[in-house]
Parts: sequence; structure tokens; C-alpha cells
Amino acid sequence: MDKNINKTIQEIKDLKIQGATSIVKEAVRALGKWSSENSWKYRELVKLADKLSFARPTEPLSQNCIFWLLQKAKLKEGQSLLAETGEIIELLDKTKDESIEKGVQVIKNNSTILTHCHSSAVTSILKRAHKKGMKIKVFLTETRPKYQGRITAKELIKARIEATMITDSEASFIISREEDIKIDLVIVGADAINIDGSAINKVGSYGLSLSANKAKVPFYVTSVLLKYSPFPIIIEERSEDEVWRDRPKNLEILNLAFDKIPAEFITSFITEKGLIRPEDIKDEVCKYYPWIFSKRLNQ
Ligand code: RUB
Repeated sequence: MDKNINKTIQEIKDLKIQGATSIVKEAVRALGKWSSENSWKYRELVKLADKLSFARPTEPLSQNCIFWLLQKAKLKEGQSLLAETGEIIELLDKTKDESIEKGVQVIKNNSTILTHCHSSAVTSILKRAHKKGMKIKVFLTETRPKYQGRITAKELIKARIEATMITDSEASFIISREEDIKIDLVIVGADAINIDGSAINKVGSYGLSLSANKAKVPFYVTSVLLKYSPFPIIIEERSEDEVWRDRPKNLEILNLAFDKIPAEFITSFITEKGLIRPEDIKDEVCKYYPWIFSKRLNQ
């Protein structure tokens, strides 16, 4: 296989490239580069596209964008697709930027916000709110077993935002408190939006949504509409070694990368088209990206 595509796939699998938005951008960039350096056949492109789309199985943003690229590529066999991949990246940047603006509007001055894992959409909202002069405090989970919370922590500290790291197991209790710590809202990112308005995000999100619901704390999921999937979502299961490499023989470890946030616990999605309630998300996707519902060979 092409060396650069292989490297990109490996980096996505190893989480060197993590988060839905970075994953799709690097995948699309790799395909653009390959198309411009090779005289390719459509079936070769489909093979590589499939490998990149499913480098991590729970990524409909990649699957949707690469599907769109394949439709365009049908008439361009052997030619460079850099213009098309550039168009996708531009759309991703534009929709993300619009959703960040909408996200800032749910934050009030002097808010305490809790987030989980590392979502570039969430950190961008927090940084923009801070830049606009809002005083915010952020509680962030460390996110075992791969500690993506550290990426969030470094970004927030660099932006001079007041940040406190908590262990994953502390999060529900912190959300339930009212005396010393009062969480005003929870914002998480998303890897996928399902037909029923539920969302898929880093494992642990389900528990946070449950606690927020019980404590009546608003729970927002920020996601561009291109993360919608009309197809059943596979939850990625990762290696046992990530949890405990020297584990006792015969101990089984289940290491799910993601879980599902039920629609009923989501106050609103923060999208490029504004705040959308879970029950309205399908109609909005139909309106703006009807091609997402097209039948695909591999789904
Ligand atoms: C990352 C994660 C992020 C979403 C959204 O999981 O769950 O919340 O991917 O990210 P992992 P973004 O670290 O396993 O990839 O907002 O950047 O698209």
C-alpha cells in the first residue's frame, strides 16, 4: 500500500491523530496527496478510501466525507483530487467555525464548565469564549486509559483558562455537587449522531449525561451535522494492553473507546446551523446534506 496512506492509517489507529475532526482531515489530505502523485484507477481509490474511512470504525464524519469524495472522483479517474479534498477541508473548517460561534452563546460569564476527553470543537468554544472576555472555569476529566484529557489540559492552560483536572471516577460526583463546586453546564464533543438523536462520544460520556440529567445541569453535545450517520454505528473495541499490559493471565479486559449519550439527556446539539434539539436533528441533516442518506456498498 502507499507509504503515506499506510502511515496515516497507523497514526489514526494509534491515536497519534485523534478526535473526529483531525482524523477526517488527515485522511482526506492523504487521499488528495496520493491522487496527485499517482496515475490511479477508481477501484484502487475505493480500496484506499475504505481503509482510511474505517481506520477507526466509529467515525461517520470520515465515512461521509470520503463517500462524498468518491462520488466526485468517479469522473476524474487518474487525475488529482486536490481541489475536491481542499473543498472538503474548507467545508469542515467553515462548519466548525460556525458551530464554535453558536457554542459560545451557551456560555455565560463566570460559568463553570465540565468537559470530557479531548474534542477540538469543545476546546475551540472554550478558547473563543475566553478570548471574548468571558471568565470561565473548566473541569476536565483525565480520560483513561489514553489520557486525552491531558491534551485538553495543555490547550486550556496555554490559552490561560482556569482548568482543573479530575479523574474519570470523580466526574459524576462533581456534577452532583452544589455547595463548593457548582457545574453550570457540561459540553462534550461527538464522534457520531445517530438517527434517534443520541450521540456517540468517548466512553464515560453516557455516565456524565446521566449525572447531569439527575442534577438538572444542561448537557450540550457539539457536533457538525456531517457527523450524522443513518447507518448502525459500531462501537470500537480497543486493545486490552491499553488498560493493563502486564495483566494476570486469564483476566479479560473490555476496552470500549466510545459509548452512547441517550437523546433524552442531551439539552441540545451545538451545530453549524445553531442549537438543534435531538428530535430535530434528522430533518436538519436531510435539509443540508441529503446525500448522507444514500445507500453505500460497505454499510
Ligand atoms: C475523541 C472524542 C472526541 C470526538 C470529537 O476520542 O471522543 O470527543 O472525537 O472530537 P479519541 P472533535 O481520542 O478516541 O479519538 O471535536 O475534535 O471532532
